[in-house]
Amino acid sequence: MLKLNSILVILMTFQVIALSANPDSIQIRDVWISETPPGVSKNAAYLKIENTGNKTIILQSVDSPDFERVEIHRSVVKDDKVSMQLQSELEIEPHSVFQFSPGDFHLMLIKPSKRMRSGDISSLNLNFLTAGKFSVDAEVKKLQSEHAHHH
Ligand SMILES: [Cu+2]
Repeated sequence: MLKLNSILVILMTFQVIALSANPDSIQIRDVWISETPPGVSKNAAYLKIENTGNKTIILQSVDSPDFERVEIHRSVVKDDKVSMQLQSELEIEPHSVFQFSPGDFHLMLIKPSKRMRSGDISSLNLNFLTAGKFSVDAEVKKLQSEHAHHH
């Protein structure tokens, strides 16, 4: 009987963990994909992830039906050169917004099944530890860089 009790305690503990991963504590907004010139087989995607809960959430991986693979990258300037660093996962602190933006964190969408044009809609699946998979639509848009104003 003592054994059964300890199993029940373990089961109840699991239930508490499952409840803490309330999907409502994750809000994903402003998702878009940058259009790239013909011949470039990579696109960057940007979005905001808000964690409205009391626990850190962890983004483990991303995939998309329209791309062979998706990586989490961060652009870093070192010795006047921009390089992209692969991130294995992202931690999003409680009550904070994690912002992906050009020149900083982005999702690298590698090898599209077709060329993504402005106005196209794709989708991204964000896989969180404990909270599970979130699917969001992403519109393809032209990247409005600051350099565009200097032409
Ligand atoms: Cu990248």
